[in-house]
Amino acid sequence: MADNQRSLVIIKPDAVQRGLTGEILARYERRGLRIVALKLEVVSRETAERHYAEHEGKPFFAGLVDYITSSPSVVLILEGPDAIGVVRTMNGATRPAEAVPGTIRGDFGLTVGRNLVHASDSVESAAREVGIFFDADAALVYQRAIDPWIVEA
Ligand code: DAT
Ligand code: MG
Repeated sequence: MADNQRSLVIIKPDAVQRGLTGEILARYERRGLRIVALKLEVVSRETAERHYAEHEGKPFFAGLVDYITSSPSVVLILEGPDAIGVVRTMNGATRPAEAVPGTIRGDFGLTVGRNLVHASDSVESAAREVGIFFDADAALVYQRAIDPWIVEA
């Protein structure tokens, strides 16, 4: 039985500016993933630097923080069986030029500096990232009537 997991997802400023928020959310929803928290916000520099702490010191770090703080993002938590790997696969390779068609980056992106989406890469990262963006009680626990048609009991 697959592990029920949560992934912290960011629909980045380029995707919001390009009017792709609905398209991207619709893909996650159609896959069967459940949205358990969601907000629109301009990510602060402090939050961006915490979120991307593993990349501090790399040549692209300043540009990455400028990009992610430049305009509103949609930040959400997705839940479902193996959600972390499922969302990473749906997002596609970090470099959109290498992302396969059918993935979000492979359908809408061209360059690594405008790669549309973020998703947690492990259970540990997800817990850390959820804690950066959301209060402890922000994720809602609820069932959808369709859930038994997506995940067997
Ligand atoms: P991912 O977002 O697929 O988890 P990552 O964690 O390695 O990728 O990097 C975080 C973000 O940093 C990535 O979405 C885009 C940016 N980035 C990574 N490598 C880069 C590079 N070589 N040049 C410019 N930006 C880069
Ligand atoms: Mg990453």
